[in-house]
Amino acid sequence: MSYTKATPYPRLTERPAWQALAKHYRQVHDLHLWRLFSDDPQRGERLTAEGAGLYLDYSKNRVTDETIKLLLQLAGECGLAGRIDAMFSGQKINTSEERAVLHVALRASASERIEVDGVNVVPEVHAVLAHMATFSDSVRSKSWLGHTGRAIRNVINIGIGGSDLGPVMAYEALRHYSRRDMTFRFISNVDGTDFAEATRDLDPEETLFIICSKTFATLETLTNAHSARAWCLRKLKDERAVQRHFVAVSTNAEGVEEFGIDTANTFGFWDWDGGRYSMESAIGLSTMLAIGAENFYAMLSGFHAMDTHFRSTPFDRNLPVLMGLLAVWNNDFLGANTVAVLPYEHYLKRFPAYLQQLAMESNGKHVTLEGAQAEVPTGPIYWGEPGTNGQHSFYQLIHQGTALVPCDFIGFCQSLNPMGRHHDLLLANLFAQTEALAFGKTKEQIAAEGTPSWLVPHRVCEGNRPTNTILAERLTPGTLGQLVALYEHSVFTQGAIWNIDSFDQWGVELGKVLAQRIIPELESADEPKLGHDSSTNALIRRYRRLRKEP
Ligand code: G6Q
Repeated sequence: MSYTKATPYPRLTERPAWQALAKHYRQVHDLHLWRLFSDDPQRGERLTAEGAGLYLDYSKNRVTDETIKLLLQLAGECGLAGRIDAMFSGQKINTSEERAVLHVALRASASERIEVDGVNVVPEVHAVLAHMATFSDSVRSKSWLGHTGRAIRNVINIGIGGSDLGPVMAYEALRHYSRRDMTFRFISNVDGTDFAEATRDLDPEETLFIICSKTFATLETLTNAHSARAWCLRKLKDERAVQRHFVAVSTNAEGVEEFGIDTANTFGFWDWDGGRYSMESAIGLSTMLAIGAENFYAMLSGFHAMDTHFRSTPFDRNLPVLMGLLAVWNNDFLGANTVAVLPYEHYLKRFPAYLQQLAMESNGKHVTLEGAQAEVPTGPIYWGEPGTNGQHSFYQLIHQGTALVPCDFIGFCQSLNPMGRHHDLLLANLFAQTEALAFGKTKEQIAAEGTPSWLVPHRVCEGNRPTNTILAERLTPGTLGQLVALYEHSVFTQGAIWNIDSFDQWGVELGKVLAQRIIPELESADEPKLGHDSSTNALIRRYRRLRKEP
């Protein structure tokens, strides 16, 4: 594993920086943010970083200058710079799958050269983008017609996991820029309700399905794809219609052909691009159809700007590095194994769900690259909802619960839908929440308001809850790219410190085969002989007894 370039300490907790951080934590663990701010009036401007169009205020984290210094030292000892170089130069850093990890090549400019096994992959990437743009232009300009000569008005993406969450999130995030005379829907779940609700009011003559599956072997996606085919053919009654109403995004050309999709309408990608890192590849075809090729390229430029920032900015001013290191600090020293992502931008309502996969599938790992048990907790649990909605529900626990929940607040200075006072009110809430979480409300303040003494403890907010605030000017395709890349590289940074493989997903692979044994036991006409545990056996028997045949 030459790429690690780490200093030769085999165990994370034996690294000098880790040990210094552990000692430092004992000294600072009861420091309160109000003290840190009152001791340093410039803190809120000092502990910030700006790059690739985003502003990060990390001053409301429970850190001192010494904490940051030691975290940066840890990044050095863990060989983070070498890891970054290894990723960008196409080395096989996904060791358990022996694959390069090159989502950064998906947004590289045409003149760049990034090699995998001696082959420059950038021209292939740009060829697929050009193919997507030609196709998308033809659908959007209504020169691509359905089987009966009608224009396409509805686009349905069928995919799951990485082949769904990115497209849905990007469509919702960039809806402002999307074609309003077209309908975009996303089917992922094998639950027939997902399919039924997505298609119930649509006309197959005007509907295009994009079957998104890297492997073209995923149970949910193939089941939905076959149902889509049957739904189409029920009305169009001609097998040839498949060619006008289905396109595919896959690395499995054979599987696509077998399904009956024209290989000319198949958009490829590569095994060096993992599902959760693929929204800007051909997996983003629905995004391009919605916002147009020009906007899609603008999104790629945003990704690329953050890639360049990550690769070339000194770590003490590097947004993803700082965010990643703070996540390690919060997770492993403060013991906060969770992160709430709180976008104050309604268009980002699916962003937390997208990040759940990105962060948790990447860093939910229990062994190191060498296969040894991880010594410290790895990937925190990501979740969230847009503000201000969450303020009226789960924020209670963040303010006063016993669990420590670090939060990322995301806001934009300009609204895409300016309307009277709305945007000022929205941002006022964002700023107020980070302030309240940091500084809380003391018993003295509450008593001074005339609160009866028995009520005072209930109203106390201790504060000292860590938050990051990410501010950008406006949500554009470019900003979305910057934001996604920021989190991708923050997740990468965390994985590099923990020395884990952030790019495999063996737990998810297991899930893909688990149901296979039970499917025939549910479908067989005869009572099957069950060999599971008594709970699973009883559940299967009960289901067979109570289900209603269609
Ligand atoms: C992503 C995961 C997973 C994958 C889905 C869909 O990193 O591997 O979420 O994207 O299981 O797989 P297919 O695209 O092969 O259908």
